[in-house]
Amino acid sequence: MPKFDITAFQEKARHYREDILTMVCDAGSGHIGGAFSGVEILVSLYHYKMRHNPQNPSWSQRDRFIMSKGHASALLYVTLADCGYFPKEELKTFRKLNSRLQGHVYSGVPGVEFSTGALGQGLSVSCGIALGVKLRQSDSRVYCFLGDGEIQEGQNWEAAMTASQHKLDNLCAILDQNKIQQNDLVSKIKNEEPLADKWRSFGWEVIEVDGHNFSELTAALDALDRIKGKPVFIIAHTVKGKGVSFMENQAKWHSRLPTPRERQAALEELGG
Ligand SMILES: Cc1ncc(C[n+]2csc(CCOP(=O)(O)OP(=O)(O)O)c2C)c(N)n1
Ligand SMILES: [Mg+2]
Repeated sequence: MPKFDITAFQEKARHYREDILTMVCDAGSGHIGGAFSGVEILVSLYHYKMRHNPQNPSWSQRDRFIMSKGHASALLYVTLADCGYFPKEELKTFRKLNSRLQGHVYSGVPGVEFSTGALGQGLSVSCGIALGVKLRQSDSRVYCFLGDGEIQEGQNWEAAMTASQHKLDNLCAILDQNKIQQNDLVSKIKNEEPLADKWRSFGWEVIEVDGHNFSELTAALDALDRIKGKPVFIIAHTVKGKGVSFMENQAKWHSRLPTPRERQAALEELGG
């Protein structure tokens, strides 16, 4: 049975942001903004909803997670280390030569299903896995984590049609809708609205939530158990750079490296 513990979840979220900041700063490069926006989503998946076993990452009955926006690798690595897939100590090797913890999500890391970083591929892969799982009559679920800039890639829309054609009700895509892509607002580069209507018209059930609210996130994840015959698209409204005031909603914090002074200020804010 999943256990909802808001205090524990909030504490995890705080630690995840501290660790992501430290990893990127120590590595000298990385993506903070889009890692921070997805923290509550990954906490809800890995610590509330997903069926997984860090002691046996290839357990056949596991739910699968595909981090399609692979540049937010620090967020996935922090989560996997916290779950016990590999020692936390290894986080210090992030983005270093010969490390498994490459700057973009690498499938050589325990718990990682598929290497990502070339945006736009994760949903197609997720469709294939979801179909395979169904053919084997397993009730495992596949979760795919997408960026809102990322879904401008046409391959997502091919995958969207594939998923509804095959009635992949074991597939859930979660959109980190932080409204910013690499250099600017999504609405300025290529407006995606009305986004919920688009996914509905492609045959998906759509749920919209505040992506930093654990009650809403876990309720949406629980709703998956009741939705049959179609895939589910969760639009999680988030804030890029969430948790550090001067990073929030600023495109430059997509991949900017904090100065030592900014690092200190950010850590103080996160420390509360
Ligand atoms: C195919 C491809 N094109 C371009 C890039 C470079 N790139 C990395 S992150 C990014 C912006 C992604 O924006 P979004 O999906 O909104 O991510 P988030 O805001 O969650 O960080 C781009 C263009 C890439 N990784 N892959
Ligand atoms: Mg974005």
